[in-house]
Amino acid sequence: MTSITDKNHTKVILVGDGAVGSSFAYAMTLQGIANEIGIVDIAKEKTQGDAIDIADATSFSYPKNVYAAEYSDAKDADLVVITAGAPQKPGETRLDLVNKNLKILKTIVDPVVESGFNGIFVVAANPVDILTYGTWKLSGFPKERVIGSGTSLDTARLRKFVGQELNVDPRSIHGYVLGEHGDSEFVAWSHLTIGGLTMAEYQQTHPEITDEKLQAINDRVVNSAYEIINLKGATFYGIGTALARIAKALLADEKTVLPLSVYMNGQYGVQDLYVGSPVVVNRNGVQEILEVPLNAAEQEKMNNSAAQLTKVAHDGFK
Ligand code: 6V0
Repeated sequence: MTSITDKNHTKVILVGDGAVGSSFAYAMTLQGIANEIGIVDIAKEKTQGDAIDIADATSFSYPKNVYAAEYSDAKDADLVVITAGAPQKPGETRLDLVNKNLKILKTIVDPVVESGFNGIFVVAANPVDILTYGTWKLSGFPKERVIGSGTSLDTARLRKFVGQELNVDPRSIHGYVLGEHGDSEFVAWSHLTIGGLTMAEYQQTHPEITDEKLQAINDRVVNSAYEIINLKGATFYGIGTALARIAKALLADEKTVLPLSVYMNGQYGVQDLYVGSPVVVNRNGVQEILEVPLNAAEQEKMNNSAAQLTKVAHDGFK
């Protein structure tokens, strides 16, 4: 594969121009990430309209070619980002979406691969861990070049809530939501740090930060999507920005640690499954999975998350 940074011109093909996809394209445009964004969707007029509308913003941000694309345009793309699929309706879990979105996925991955695409797949459509596994299976790509957005949004929410509770900049909170991007995800509190202090150390001098407050933060993170969907019908700005962050890290060969859905081959005791964990990403995709040493209670939650996902993933792809 030609490495992304071997060339100055970076190209992203976005498949799925709905609320999430268009927010991602807009975030990429405002932040000057990638020189070229081609947008593919079955709703062709919408992609044409969005391309023109988003291109208008380039006069105020960074020069960029934004256009309605075809699958054949993926041939020389660095990334294909998949946000196509039915979103959750109020009351629906992410796992409920699996059959609908697996069918859609096949109609996307096949023509992308046929185009000669030789870059990195980034999947955000839900249930993201299952659909990333599906993209890996359908594409035949190396596991390092098929990545899901995983718990990146959930981790952003965690840092926001902890930052608010502690009155500390979220960028100084280092910690992760692990497992399924969904109801069985969990916060690895034993490894969350505030300026280098573990949460347990921080609590010693801040007794007002009780374990009950931490549990409430955990619950709010897990339920954030439901909270937003009940209020406005969908969530898209947070994930759109998280996806732009992932794209930037890949395109710029940052070697940044991000919590993404990646193929597990024994890490955390999980086999043959895509699950969220911190990973180092570079221009070729996943450089390394950082396996967080979990305490017994956290490991139990990871086992539960993997058990939820295994049946769905393996039934869908055997
Ligand atoms: P949306 O606004 O309904 O957009 C979906 C888009 O997909 C529409 O424009 C459709 O036309 C398009 N589409 C459907 N079928 C096809 C197809 N066969 N080929 C090409 N395009 C197609 O949904 P929204 O943008 O809100 O959500 C998209 C997906 O992202 C859903 O699966 C959500 O559940 C998921 N999200 C993932 C998040 C994450 O953290 N990973 C967060 C929020 C939403």
